[in-house]
Amino acid sequence: MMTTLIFATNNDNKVKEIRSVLQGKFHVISLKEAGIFVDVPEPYNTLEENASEKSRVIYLMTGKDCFSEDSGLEVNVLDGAPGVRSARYAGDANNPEMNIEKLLHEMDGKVDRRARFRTVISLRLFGQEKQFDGICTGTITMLQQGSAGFGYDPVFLPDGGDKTFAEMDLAEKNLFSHRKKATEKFLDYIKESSWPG
Ligand code: ITT
Repeated sequence: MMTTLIFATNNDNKVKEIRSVLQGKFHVISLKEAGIFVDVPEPYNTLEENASEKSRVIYLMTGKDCFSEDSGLEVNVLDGAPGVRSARYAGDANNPEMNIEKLLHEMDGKVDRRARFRTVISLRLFGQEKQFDGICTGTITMLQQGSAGFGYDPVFLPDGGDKTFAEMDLAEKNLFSHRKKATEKFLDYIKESSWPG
């Protein structure tokens, strides 16, 4: 029987993306599907601490194996902003349209448009934490292109790609994705530790 893991997130796009990698290996259920309706605060200044907090709270609530992830877009010329505040860049509402508008405004006239997405996964098995990260480098486009995906996808062109994340289907995004890379590390770890043994 496949092991069930609660994915401590309220972001359905993250669930879809991570499920596509863990499919057939783990049964992943979201907070909503687990009947848990909480939005864990993310009070820290690092992805690592916020990821840890989300999985910690859900483990304390349920006592079950779970994982979370915190992610963000880090822009070179903006000293790593929006970074850990990516979801709330233009205000607490987590409005992707407004976040993108603000980003493009901040990037106005900037020649260096290099950026990277970074994901930190916090896995808790029997309450023990292990973290995995994944990075995807790229550039911020001048205009929005495409409507797939979520968040900053319409303005992110991954290095080695010829279209934005929002112009890719999930399989294409997975060829580059920070989230995919972090999830692969998670799978490698599970394989090496032969869990659940
Ligand atoms: P949970 O905390 O419930 O998991 P969230 O959407 O609040 O969901 P984060 O706090 O980790 O998640 O914020 C991540 C934000 O970074 C997300 O809302 C997007 O704006 C951006 N982001 C992360 N990964 C992305 C991706 O693959 N494509 C586009 N934007 C991404």
